[in-house]
Amino acid sequence: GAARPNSDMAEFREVFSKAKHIAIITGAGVSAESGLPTFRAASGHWRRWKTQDLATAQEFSRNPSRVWEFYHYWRELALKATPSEAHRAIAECEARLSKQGRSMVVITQNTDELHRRAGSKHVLEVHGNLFKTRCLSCGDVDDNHHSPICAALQGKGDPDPKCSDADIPVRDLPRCDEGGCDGLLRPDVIWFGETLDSHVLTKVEKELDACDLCLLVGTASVVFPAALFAPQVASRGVPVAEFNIRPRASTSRYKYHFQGPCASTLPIALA
Ligand code: BJW
Ligand code: ZN
Repeated sequence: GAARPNSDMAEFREVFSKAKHIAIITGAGVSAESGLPTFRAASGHWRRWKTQDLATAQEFSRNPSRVWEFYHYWRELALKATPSEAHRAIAECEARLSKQGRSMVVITQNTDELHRRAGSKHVLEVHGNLFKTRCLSCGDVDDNHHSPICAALQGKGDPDPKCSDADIPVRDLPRCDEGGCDGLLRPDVIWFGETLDSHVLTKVEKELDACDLCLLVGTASVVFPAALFAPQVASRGVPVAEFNIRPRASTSRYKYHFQGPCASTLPIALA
């Protein structure tokens, strides 16, 4: 029969102490306690729109100013945020394990760089990065931490539903500075309908095949293909431990479930 649901921390810690290759899959919940709104909570709106309606290439081509306002808002929030106890527990654990010849990889759906800022070294960002831009003309991908990213976005991006669009002319939105290219830049994130980077996915597959313990932290697990990562590990018989504020789903095939804010549960689990 199926393994019984389990929230026995002592038993999990026993399994954890023997694991050699740990994969941690994270989502927006891990950054919630850094003050970044999650995508599918009531707060997961920006002005009158849901993320699903803004994070698409169609919306960017229709209204690049609105989409840039949205990403400018996110970039500024993420820049001001500090890593939470959850990010820190993960980073400290990786450092500790590496001294013991054990490994940890963070496979994150988040684009906010908070894992890296907490000190995690081995991070795979499957949905891209808010602090990278990609040129629509020449394809150049660049790191970009400017605040604001361009003068026209200064003071824009207010999420209040009563706030109206800034309607910034496209020539004043972020532009490419590669040898006179001047093409329109977009955030180097993965939008709905776009495929994930195949090089990143290949690395993820390798890690999912190699891990002997998997943690699934703060994700609703509704966005594909990332929603399949943990089930893929569980189907090999490898223990998966879910950390989420919501209760365990009755259909879940994961071995452990720890309900509560991950900034409280992870530091205990990974101590
Ligand atoms: C806490 C906590 C605390 C809170 N402690 N826990 C129909 C069926 C199947 C698939 C599709 C379909 N229609 C379309 C698709 C494909 C689509 C998809 O999956 N759609 C679903 C919505 C159905 N996927 C794609 O398009 C992907 N590409 C793809 O599939 O390519 C092939 C293809 C091409 C063309 C057509 C079809 C297929 C790409 C997906 C890209 C997702 N991008 C985003 C935006 C990134 C940029 C940005 O940052 O703005 O990524 S969307 C958004 O969702 C973001 C997130 O990474 C992602 C996941 O969200 P996450 O992390 O799970 O957050 P939440 O808010 O949903 O959940 C938070 C969780 O934390 C909750 O569970 C809380 O309870 C918990 N929590 N506080 C612990 N303190
Ligand atoms: Zn360019």
